[in-house]
Amino acid sequence: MSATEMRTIPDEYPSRTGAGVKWIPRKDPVVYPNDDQGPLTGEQLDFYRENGYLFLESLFPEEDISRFRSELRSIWEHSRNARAPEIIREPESEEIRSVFAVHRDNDVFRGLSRHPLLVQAVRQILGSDVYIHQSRINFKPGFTGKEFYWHSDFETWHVEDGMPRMRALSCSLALEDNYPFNGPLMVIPGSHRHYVSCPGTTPEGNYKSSLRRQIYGVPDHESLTRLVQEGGIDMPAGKAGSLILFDCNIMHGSNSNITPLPRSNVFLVYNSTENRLAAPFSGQAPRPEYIAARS
Ligand code: 6CS
Ligand code: FE
Repeated sequence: MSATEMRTIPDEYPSRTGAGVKWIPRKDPVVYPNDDQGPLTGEQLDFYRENGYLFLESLFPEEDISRFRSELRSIWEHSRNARAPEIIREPESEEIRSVFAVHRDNDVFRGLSRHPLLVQAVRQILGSDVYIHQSRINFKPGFTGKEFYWHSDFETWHVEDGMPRMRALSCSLALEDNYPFNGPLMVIPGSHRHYVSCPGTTPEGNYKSSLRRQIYGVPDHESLTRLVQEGGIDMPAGKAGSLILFDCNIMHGSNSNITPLPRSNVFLVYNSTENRLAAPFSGQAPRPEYIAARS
């Protein structure tokens, strides 16, 4: 679809409009109605609806994980001296931070993105067919791996990619053991029920710096304090092979990693086919396909 053919639709979740910070109650279901049988139990779906995430400890066996990890190493080696827009470096060094579109460019991770267990679990939550909106590996090597500041993914996908509604989720698969001390994902349970609009406006081409360090689309301190007062912070850290499913609007982030123990994860973002991207609500050009799939 060309830029001129992009749908323009009303903005249900305005953010970065230059107006003050506003909390908007979520207008969309968390678990969508669905008759599909799937791997998730009613209890697990209730936990996800209530908290905005679900932790599945040691979901993938060691032989799968060692295959993924050797792929991870070859992507790292290959990306080190390569120049491609999909390779994102750390803000203050040439160290690799993320590699995008691994479901498109790597056979093993393409296979993972189509794994029936993942797809069926995601369909149970989103209540429709799904497709990959974004995929990436986040490398957080020992000693030098840097943090990801607090954010809601949906805020960015809405403003910068034109994702209309909250009907998407991330699967984060741990490829190394996650401990409380090597920079695992932190989530604020219950925060997915509030949309916290962010201050400022989006600079043109923001993604060229935001994937290294996010400055726009970051909530204010007062909102974060209130969210944590209400929900606390959960840190679902476990063995390699553990999976976290989390709602597109849950507030999350992670600390840097000064331990010698690397923490690398593969992220697969699924969106509902009923929630295809429209024109970005920032009014700017859409981000490239390797960050936000439109085709
Ligand atoms: O801009 C994005 O789409 C990415 N940025 C962040 C901080 N999280 C989600 C997503 O991968
Ligand atoms: Fe995120």
